[in-house]
Parts: sequence; structure tokens; C-alpha cells
Amino acid sequence: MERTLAIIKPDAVAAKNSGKIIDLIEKNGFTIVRMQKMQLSDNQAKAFYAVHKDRSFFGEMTSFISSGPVVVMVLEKNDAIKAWRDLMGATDPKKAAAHTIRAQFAIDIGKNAVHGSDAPETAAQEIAFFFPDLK
Ligand code: IDP
Ligand code: MG
Repeated sequence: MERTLAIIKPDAVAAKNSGKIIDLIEKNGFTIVRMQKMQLSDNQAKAFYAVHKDRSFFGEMTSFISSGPVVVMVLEKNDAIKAWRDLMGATDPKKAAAHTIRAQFAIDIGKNAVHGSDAPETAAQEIAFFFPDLK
């Protein structure tokens, strides 16, 4: 079993799509190990997205992710990192396959409904960032 970090971003929470996204997560066989609704501070957003600090849209990303409540989850499944990224769909919702969460719920490439870890190392870091007590 593998674990990954998932976030339902402020656009999808504000649009009241959290429940539909959680339903898709469960229908696709993930176990929700932890789940917390919270709002990130500006400093937490900068720390969470630190790997992107040199990208031109870093300020846009951090202000958006801290702009309203998010739902942060640890998901567990065989091959969870890839399985969750497959269910999320492409970063740009215009390029995302129709069945994916981003195709159904994202507004644009920035406000794209969900986050998912991209590798085992980042999954471990991101899970520890939000749930430091989780073993
Ligand atoms: P990912 O979320 O699919 O892993 P990344 O390349 O890691 O995509 O980018 C992280 C986040 O940065 C994206 O989910 C999106 O919210 C934001 N982002 C990526 N590209 C752009 C862009 O061109 N403009 C604005 N925001 C972007
Ligand atoms: Mg990424």
C-alpha cells in the first residue's frame, strides 16, 4: 500500500464540490487515512509550495491556495501516487480527460480543484507537513 497527499483546493471547496470529489475518491478505491478542513496561512502556503518558488506564478499559487478553506487528505491505495494523479487529470483542465476531476471541476490551470503529490519523496514530505504525527 502507498500513501499520497491530496488537497481539495479553494475553488472546489467554494463551489461546494468537496462531497462529489470525496465520493469519486472512495468510488475509485482509495482509503481516506486522514482528512482535515483548514485554511492555510500565507506562510504555510509559501512553505508548502517552496519547490515552485522560482516559477513566475509563485505569488499567484500561494495567494490562491491560502484564499479560502481547503480539504487536506492522506489517501491510501496500491500505487496511490499515480492512481490519484490519474484521477486528478492534467494540470490544465483543458487538456484533462473527461472522466477526471480537473475536467469536471477545475476553473482554469491555476484554480484546478485538486492537488496531488508527484513522487514518493514529495508524498512523504507533504504528508509530514500536514500530519506530522502520522506513522
Ligand atoms: P500539478 O498540480 O498538476 O502537479 P504543477 O506543475 O506541480 O502541477 O503546478 C502546481 C500548481 O501550480 C498547479 O496545480 C496550478 O495550480 C499551478 N500552476 C501550474 N501552472 C500554472 C500556470 O501556468 N499559471 C498559473 N498557475 C499554474
Ligand atoms: Mg505538482
